[in-house]
Amino acid sequence: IEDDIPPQTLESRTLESVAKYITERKVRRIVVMTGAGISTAAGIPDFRSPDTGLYANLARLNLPYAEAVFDISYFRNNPLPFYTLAHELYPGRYRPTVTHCFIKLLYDKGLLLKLFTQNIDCLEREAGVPGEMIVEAHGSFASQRCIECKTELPDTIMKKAVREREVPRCLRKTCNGLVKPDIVFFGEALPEAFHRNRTLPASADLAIIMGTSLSVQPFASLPSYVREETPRILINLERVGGLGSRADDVLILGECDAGVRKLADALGWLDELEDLWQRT
Ligand code: CNA
Repeated sequence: IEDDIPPQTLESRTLESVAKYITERKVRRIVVMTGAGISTAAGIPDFRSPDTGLYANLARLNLPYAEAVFDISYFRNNPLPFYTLAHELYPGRYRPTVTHCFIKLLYDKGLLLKLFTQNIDCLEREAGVPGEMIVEAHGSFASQRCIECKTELPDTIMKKAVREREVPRCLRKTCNGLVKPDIVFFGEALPEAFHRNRTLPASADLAIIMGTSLSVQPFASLPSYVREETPRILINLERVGGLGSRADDVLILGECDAGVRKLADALGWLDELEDLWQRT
């Protein structure tokens, strides 16, 4: 029913109209919000897809419940399941997708205001999006520290531990606490950068939301900060987070890579995008 609401800002609720809007209105402030679904094509499973998602495949780790793998109190008692997963997800094993490259293209063209990602795989950085353009809302594998005394552990030691399936410990002999990558576990605070930037979507002239179930707060509220008259595009396998309810929401249901290719095509950027992806 909501699809029938007449658009206010766009001519129609289609990608072609979005492309026209970007070109004719000289859109320069695009916020992108992403989740695990932009990395599944790279071979990294998401959490919640039935059958293929991580939560559906954690049985072999003998967890009391799937989310325990990212639960800080569970980790204190048993860090092994997390490190089993870390071994699989660790950066360096995967290549950025067409969708990551599309975000880089937005940056290259000076159109990216900010990328908010829930992902911890660092593929945005690997695609060449500069760190200062990214809010890693749930942290990342880029650094790590002792959960007791907070002393950082050098990358080389961390990488070796993950490679050799060992649980890294604090180097301070008097401490010997468990070391954890700076990814946000359930029960932990989000990085300061998230709070500092969380109202930024209110100053965007376009929002693109891709590959997320929008089921984790406070990230899930970000699209609601986008102004009512600002178009929001959802590119996702399923409809999520009430997107589609506003007059200028555009729903592109399907694979992220296919969706961004369609948008790039409508903008006349498809060759550039494919070329960038080939070189990444
Ligand atoms: P999620 O809850 O698993 O949701 C993923 C969403 O993406 C679902 O709506 C899927 O339907 C959709 N989806 C999956 N594949 C595709 C695809 N190819 N094209 C389009 N849509 C697709 O994941 P969220 O990110 O929403 O949940 C937040 C968690 C997941 C964050 O805390 C992340 O740290 C965590 N996570 C991150 C990674 C990663 O870094 N790559 C992997 C797995 C989980």
